[in-house]
Amino acid sequence: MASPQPHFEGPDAETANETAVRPQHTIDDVEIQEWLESLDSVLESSGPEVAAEILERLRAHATVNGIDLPFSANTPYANTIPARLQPLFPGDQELERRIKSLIRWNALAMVVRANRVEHNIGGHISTYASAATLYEVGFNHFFRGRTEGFEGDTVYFQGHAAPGIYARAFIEGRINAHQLENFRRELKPGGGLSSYPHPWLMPDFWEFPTVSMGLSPLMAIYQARFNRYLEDRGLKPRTDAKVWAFIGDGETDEPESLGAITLASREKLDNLIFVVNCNLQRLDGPVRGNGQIIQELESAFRGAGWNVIKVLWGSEWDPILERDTEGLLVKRMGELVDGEYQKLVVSSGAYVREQFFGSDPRLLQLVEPLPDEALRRLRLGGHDPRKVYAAYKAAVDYQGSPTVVLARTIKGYGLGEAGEGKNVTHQQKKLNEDELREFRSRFGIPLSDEDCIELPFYRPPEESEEIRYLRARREALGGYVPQRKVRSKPLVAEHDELYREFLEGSEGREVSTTMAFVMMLRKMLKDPEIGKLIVPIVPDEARTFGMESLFRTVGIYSSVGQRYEPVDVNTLLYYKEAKDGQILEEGITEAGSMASFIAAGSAYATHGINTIPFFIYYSMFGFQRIADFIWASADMRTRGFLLGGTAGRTTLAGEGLQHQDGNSHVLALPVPNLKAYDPAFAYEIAVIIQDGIRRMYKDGESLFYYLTVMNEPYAMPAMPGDVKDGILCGMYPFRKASNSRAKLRAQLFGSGATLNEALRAQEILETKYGVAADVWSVTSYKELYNDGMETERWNRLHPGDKPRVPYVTQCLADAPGVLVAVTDYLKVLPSMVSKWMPRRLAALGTDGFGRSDGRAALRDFFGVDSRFITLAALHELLVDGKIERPVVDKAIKELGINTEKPNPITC
Ligand SMILES: Cc1ncc(C[n+]2csc(CCOP(=O)(O)OP(=O)(O)O)c2C)c(N)n1
Ligand SMILES: [Mg+2]
Repeated sequence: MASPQPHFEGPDAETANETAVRPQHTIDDVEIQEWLESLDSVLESSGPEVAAEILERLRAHATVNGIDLPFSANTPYANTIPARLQPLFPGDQELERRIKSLIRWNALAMVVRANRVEHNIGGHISTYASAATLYEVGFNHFFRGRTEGFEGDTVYFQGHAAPGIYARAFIEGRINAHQLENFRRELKPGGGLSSYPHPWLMPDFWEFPTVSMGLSPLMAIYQARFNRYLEDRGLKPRTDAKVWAFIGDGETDEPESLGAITLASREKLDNLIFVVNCNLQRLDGPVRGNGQIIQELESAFRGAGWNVIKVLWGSEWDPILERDTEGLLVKRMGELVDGEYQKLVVSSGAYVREQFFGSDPRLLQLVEPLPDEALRRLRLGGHDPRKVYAAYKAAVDYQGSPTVVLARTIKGYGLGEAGEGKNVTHQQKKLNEDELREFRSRFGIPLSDEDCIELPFYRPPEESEEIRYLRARREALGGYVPQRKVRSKPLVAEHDELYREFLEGSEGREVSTTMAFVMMLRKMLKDPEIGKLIVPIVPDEARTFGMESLFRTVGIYSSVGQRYEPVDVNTLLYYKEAKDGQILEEGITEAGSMASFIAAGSAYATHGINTIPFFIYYSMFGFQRIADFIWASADMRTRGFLLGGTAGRTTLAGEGLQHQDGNSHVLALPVPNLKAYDPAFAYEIAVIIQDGIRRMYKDGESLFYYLTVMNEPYAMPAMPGDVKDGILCGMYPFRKASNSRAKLRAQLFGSGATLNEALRAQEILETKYGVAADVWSVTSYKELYNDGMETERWNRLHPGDKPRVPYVTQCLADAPGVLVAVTDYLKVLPSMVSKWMPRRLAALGTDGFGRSDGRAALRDFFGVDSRFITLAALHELLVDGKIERPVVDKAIKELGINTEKPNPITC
C-alpha cells in the first residue's frame, strides 16, 4: 500500500527537509531504543509530569543548539490516555453492551420500517451506528438530568443520530412503539417523531436544534459561556454542570463549528466538552481521504488552547502496543491517510495483516500470534466503552480549559455488507433479509430468523435486568436526558410606568428611534423586576447605536474583571469591564452574538431564569448573514428582542450597498413565531416592547421580536390617542386629512422613517393639489399579511359561516380615495397585503442595490421621498379619471422629478 507523507505528523516532514541540506545519517535503532527506555524508566519512577518536563527541557536544549524542530500541535496517532492510566470501568460492561445492542436494533428498525411504509421517507442508520458507544457511556455514567437541586448537564445531540436517542427513550419507556412506528410521520393520528431534534415539534423532549450542521458547536460554546455569565452575575449558583456537544467530523468543515473555539479556551470553559465522532466519513465519502481529520482537528483545538483527548484504539490494541517497545506501531498508525484507514475497515484480516502490518517485518512479528479474524476485529477507540469512559472521565475532571474528545469510529458500525464503512452508508435505509439476520446475530437480539425480518421493536420486560439497570443508572444521574421543561416563573409586574414617558413624545427634540430605544433600555435596566434580567448583546457596535453610556452604568461582562486601567478611565463613559458586567460585548461576530441571544432567550427553560436578551446589531448583518441561527432560535422557542439597528435602505446614509438594509423585513417573513415591526416613533417601540415582555415572560408565549430602529433624528410625537392595538396589529391612522370633505382623496401608508415622507407628501398634496390624504403608520406588514392569510383560510374552511374580515380591510372600510404605500424595504411588503385593500395599491419601495450617498439623494434614487409619494397619488387619481393629465405633467415639473432616471433594480 502506498503510504504518502502524513499531513500533520512532524517527523517525516522534518527528515524530508533535512535531507536536502545535510548528509543523511541512518538512525541507529539501538540508540533510539536507549532513549525510549530511559524515558520509560522516568515515567515509571517519577510519573508523566516529570517526563513531560524533561521533554520540554530537551526541546529547549535542542533549540539552543541549533536544532530547528518544526512546530507541531500534534501528538502521535495514539490514544491520549495510555492503558496503564485508564480508570476502572465502573459499570456492568456486559449488561451495558446488551442494552446498547437493543438500542441499536430499535434505531435501525425504526428507520427501515419507516421506509418500508413510506418509500423515501428517509432517516439515518449509520450515524448512530457509529456513535452508539459514545452516547451510551454518556447516558450510563455522565449525563446528569435536571433536578430540583441541580441544574443538570446540557447535551447537544448530533442531529442525524436522533433515531438512537429515540430508541433509548423507547427502552426507557418514555416513547411508545406507536411513536417509533411513526418516525418521520408526525402527522399520523397519535403523533410520531420528528426527523431531528426540534424543540418546536417535541417541546417536552428536545432542548436544542442541532441538525443544521455547525450551529450546535457554536451554540454550545456560547451556552457554556452564558452559564458562567449567569453565575458571575449571581443569577444562578456556581455548579459543575457540563455542556456536551456531539458533532460529526464532517460537520467540522462548517466555519461555524470551529469559528469560536478560541473564545472557549480564552474563557477557560472547562464546563464544555465537545465529542467529535470521527468516523472519517461524511455524506459523500471520506472527510479527508488524503489526510487525517483527527490530526487536523487535534492541531486546531490544541492550537486554540483546548484539552484534546484522542480515543483512537480499542483495548485489543493494548497488548500489541505493549509488545512494540520500539514505537514502530504508533509510527505506522500515523502514516496512513484516512482513505486507507477506511479501506482497512471494509477489508479482511489478511488484508489488514498484509497492508497495515506488512510494511515492516517487525510489525508483522507483533501480530504473528493473532489469526486474521482477530486482526479484523481489532476495535477502534470510539467503540470501546472502557476507552470512551476513560476519555469522558478525564474530560469532566479537567480544569482550566474546554476539552474535545476525538473518537475514532466506523460509520455504519455493525451494518456489515449493508454499509459498514462504505461510502454509501450515510443514506442506507434498507437492509435485505440476510443483512438483517446478520445484524440481529452480531448484536445478540433475541429474535428468530423469521421474526427479525419483520423488524419488530424490541423492549425487554419491565423487570428484566436490562431495564432495571438502565433505570437505576438514570435515577442515579438525576433523571432522563434529553428532557425539556419550562422552569421559570412568570413575571408579574405590568411595567406601565416604565414606558409612560415614551408615549408622551420628545417635545420637539429630535431623536432617532435608536436613541429612543437606548433610553428605554436604560430605564428597563433600572427596573426592580426586569432590570437584572435584561441581557444587552452587541457585536462591537455599541457606539454605533449610542449605547456607550451603558458601559459605565452596567458594565461589560468579563469573566476576569478588568485587569488593566482603561485608556479612557478619566472620562465619564469609560470602558468598564467587570465580572458582574451585564452587557455581552461579543466582538465582531453576529453568529456568536446570536448564539448568546439563544442561550439567554432560552434560559427560561434551560435554567428556569427569565433572562430577556436585547441583541442590537447592524440590521443588514442580521437576517442576511445569520438567518439559519435565527431559524434555530425560533425552533428552540427562544424569547427576546432582536434589534436591527441603522436599518433602512435609504435611512442609513452613506454606507452603500453592503450595509443598507432593505431586505430584513422580507427575510423575517418566513420565521413563523417571530413578530417583525418597523416602528416610526418612540411610543410605537414602547408599546411593542411592553407587550412583547408581557406575552413572552408573563403569558409564556413562544414568540420573539424583531424591531428595526433607525439613526435619522426627528421629533417624536405623542401617541395620538389609544392606538396600542393598532400598533400591535400592524397599522393605525396616524394623521387624518384636515379636510375630509375634499373631492380628491388619498390614503398614504408609511413605515419607519418613510412615515415622515408620507406626512410631507400629505402636506404637498393638500396645499398644492387639493388632495386630502390620510396618513397611516404601518408598523408591521408581516402582521397584516398573517392576519389576512388566516382570515382567508378560515373563510375557505367555513363557507357557511359569516365571513371574517381581514384587519387591513376593516381599517380601510371607510377610507376613501387612492392608495399609496411607501417603505424603506422591498415593494413586496406592501404589495403582499394589497389584495385585502378596497382598491388598487401603488407601492413604492427600495428594490435594488444601495448607493453611497445622503438620505435625500437615496430617496430620490429609489423614488420613495415625499415627491414620489405625491406623484404616485396624483397618478392613481389620473388613472381613476379624477384629475386630468396636465395636472400630473405639471406636478412632475414642479416636483423636479426626472422621468428618465433608470430603474434602481437594474442599475
Ligand atoms: C448545514 C448543513 N448542510 C448539509 C447538511 C446535510 N448533511 C446531513 S448529514 C451530512 C454529513 C454528515 O457528516 P458528519 O458530520 O461526518 O456526520 P456523520 O454522519 O458521519 O457522523 C450532511 C452533509 C446538513 N444537515 N446541514
Ligand atoms: Mg462523519
